[in-house]
Amino acid sequence: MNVVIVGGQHHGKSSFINHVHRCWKNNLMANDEMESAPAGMAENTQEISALDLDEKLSLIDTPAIPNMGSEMADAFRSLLNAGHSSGTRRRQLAQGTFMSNFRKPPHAAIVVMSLCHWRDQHEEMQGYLSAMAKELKNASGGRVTFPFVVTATHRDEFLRDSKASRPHEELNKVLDAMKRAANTAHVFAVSNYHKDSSASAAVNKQTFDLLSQLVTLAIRPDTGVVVAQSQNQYLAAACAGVIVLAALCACKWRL
Ligand SMILES: Nc1nc2c(ncn2[C@@H]2O[C@H](COP(=O)(O)OP(=O)(O)O)[C@@H](O)[C@H]2O)c(=O)[nH]1
Ligand SMILES: [Mg+2]
Repeated sequence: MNVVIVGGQHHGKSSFINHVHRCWKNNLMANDEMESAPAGMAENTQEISALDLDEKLSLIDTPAIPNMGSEMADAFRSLLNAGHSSGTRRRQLAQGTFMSNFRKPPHAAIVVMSLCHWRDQHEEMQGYLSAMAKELKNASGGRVTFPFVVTATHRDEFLRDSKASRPHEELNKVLDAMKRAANTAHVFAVSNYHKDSSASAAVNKQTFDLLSQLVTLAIRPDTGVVVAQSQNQYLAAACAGVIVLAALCACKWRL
């Protein structure tokens, strides 16, 4: 199963892959597999790169989709519709000038949304998440609902900075608002484990529930098959066109 990790810059996409890798290996001392950016620094993930957790599950880190304007929406669609070679950049995604023969198209997506960004840029993040969810629910030209879940990162920072008398209640309210924006019940709050983090039962559970839910969703509609079928249909239509043209030319030649 290929899973694309998507979202805005500095929301914790690369850190989430490192987090899942540590959970997968059952080793919180494991080194970072993906480069993550120190807070406030320039973007660190410029190109697509994949981490194979084992032979059955790969997580694909992607350059940030900073907004859902038309150019970035195109880049987002091509992330969903094709298997990309490692090294593909955002500009190539938007322009459609990428090599798409490396991997199978992704089977599922994880949208990464930082709870702190949500708190600080609420309207913008709400619009962004809604637009992304809309694309996911109408993937492959409206042919398929792309299986996806949302991971709400920076749970630790959000709870630490909360001014509410009951920070966990505030967290639940935010998660409910994210569910409404993304039009899904599948939103999970995590603090991404960095190297040497101490484990948290709540974060372990959210991480496990997220992966388990995603696999369950992805088993049903096989997007890879749907995308391949639509590509085959285009190919078949193109071949039929060539044959008709050749036949017409042959008739003309005889006449
Ligand atoms: N406190 C906290 N920091 C996080 C969390 N996830 C990511 N970060 C930090 O947020 C910054 C951006 O993370 P990064 O993974 O590079 O984001 P990306 O641009 O979406 O790939 C880095 O400084 C990370 O260490 C989290 O859950 N909690
Ligand atoms: Mg990154």
